[in-house]
Amino acid sequence: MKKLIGLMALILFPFLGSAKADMDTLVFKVSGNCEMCKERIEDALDVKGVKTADWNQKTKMITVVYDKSKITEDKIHELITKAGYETSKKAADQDAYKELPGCCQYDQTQHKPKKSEAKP
Ligand SMILES: [Cu+2]
Repeated sequence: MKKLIGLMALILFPFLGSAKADMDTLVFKVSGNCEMCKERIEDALDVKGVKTADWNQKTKMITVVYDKSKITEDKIHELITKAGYETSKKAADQDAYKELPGCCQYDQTQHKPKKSEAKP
C-alpha cells in the first residue's frame, strides 16, 4: 500500500508543480503622444499576470513581459484600448479616447475610427 501511495505521488507531482509561471514577451505599437500617455498606457497594464510594461515615447513601441498562464495577449491589447489608446491589433475605445486631455488625443492612424454600422 505504501508503495502504491508513493507511486501515486510520483504520478501526481508533475501536475501539482505545473503552476509555474509561463513567461513571454510581446512587442507591439501603441499610439500615444507624451509622458502622460506613457503613464496611462503602463498603468492600464498594472494587473495580475503582467510583470513589466514599458512604452517608448519615441518609437511608440511597448514591451510587455507577461505570464501566459495568467493573462492572454488579447486581454493585454484590450486593457490598453480601454484606456483610450490604439494598438497594432485593436482600435481605441472611443469613449475613453474622448476622455483623454486634448494634448493626448493622438492621431488615430493605425485604425480608422469605426464608421456608423447603420448602413449595410
Ligand atoms: Cu499624452
